[in-house]
Amino acid sequence: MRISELPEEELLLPGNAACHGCSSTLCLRVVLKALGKRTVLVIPASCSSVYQGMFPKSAIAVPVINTAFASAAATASGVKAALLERGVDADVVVWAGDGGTYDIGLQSLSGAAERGEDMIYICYNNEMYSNTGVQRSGATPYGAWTNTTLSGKKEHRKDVAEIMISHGASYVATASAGYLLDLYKKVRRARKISGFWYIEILTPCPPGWKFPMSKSVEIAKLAVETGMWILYEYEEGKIKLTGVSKAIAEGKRRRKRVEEYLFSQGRFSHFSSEDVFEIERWIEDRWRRILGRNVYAAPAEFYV
Ligand SMILES: Cc1ncc(C[n+]2csc(CCOP(=O)(O)OP(=O)(O)O)c2C)c(N)n1
Ligand code: SF4
Repeated sequence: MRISELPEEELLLPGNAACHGCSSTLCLRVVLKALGKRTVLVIPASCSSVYQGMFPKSAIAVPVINTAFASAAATASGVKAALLERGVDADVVVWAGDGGTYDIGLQSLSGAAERGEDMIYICYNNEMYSNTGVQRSGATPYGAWTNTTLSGKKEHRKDVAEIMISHGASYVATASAGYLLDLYKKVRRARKISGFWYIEILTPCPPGWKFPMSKSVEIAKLAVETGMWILYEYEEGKIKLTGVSKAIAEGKRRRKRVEEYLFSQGRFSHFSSEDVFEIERWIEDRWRRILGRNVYAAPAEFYV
């Protein structure tokens, strides 16, 4: 399949209030093409609730419910139950930032996953609270500058996709704004089967990560090519790597040096060689953990 073969109908309209180069709008555009019109979006406080537009106008051409930060997954559970009661067959999809997923909405997300609610929860992860001027979140990587971590974050990020796997979610997948067809296919799969589906997309944010707005897709690709972000699908107890991550694990492609990714962004410009080493250590540790669950064997040279 080619990108030119995606459905032509646009459900995220142009002229919205997102920054130029915002990769979360690029992804939402593709996600809505995969979902189609019979979709209800639930959006907690975030950049999305801003670029969605002000009532009575909306940049999103499907019904949207704006919800309090903490309660997106609970709201989606209620909406799905109400639609079923009325005999309406529609997909209920949460579209939430990492602040609304990793931190403030984690309890309602956990509840919905544990109950096995029939919904797709999508976290667009720009690794910070962007809308309120770049504060750290639980998804911010080690060492990154934000306005609340001026000399760099001291902790590594947590991993909500793994937390969802531990909840017994029907399907968990990761995606990147650099690989839109991979994202499209994952959302199409999630749409076809009922159950609780969690998809997390890495969506670089030019003003927050401090890079030129023309570089969003390139940086989203570099994250995968350097191993900072791993593309996979989890289903029935198995992880299946996809795209470039699969090629790296199978030894068909060499992982790029992580410096290429880090120094493309101002938020890491203060990094010392020790900081780079710490990120390298974290990447290797994370790949070991993921591959430990995986059907593919990592080539030995990956770790040298
Ligand atoms: C309970 C609560 N606390 C704080 C806010 C202020 N607030 C609105 S949007 C936002 C940032 C959201 O961050 P994230 O979920 O990562 O989405 P992004 O802005 O990055 O798109 C914050 C802190 C709020 N609306 N409600
Ligand atoms: S601040 Fe970042 S996430 Fe928010 S609209 Fe701008 S580019 Fe997109």
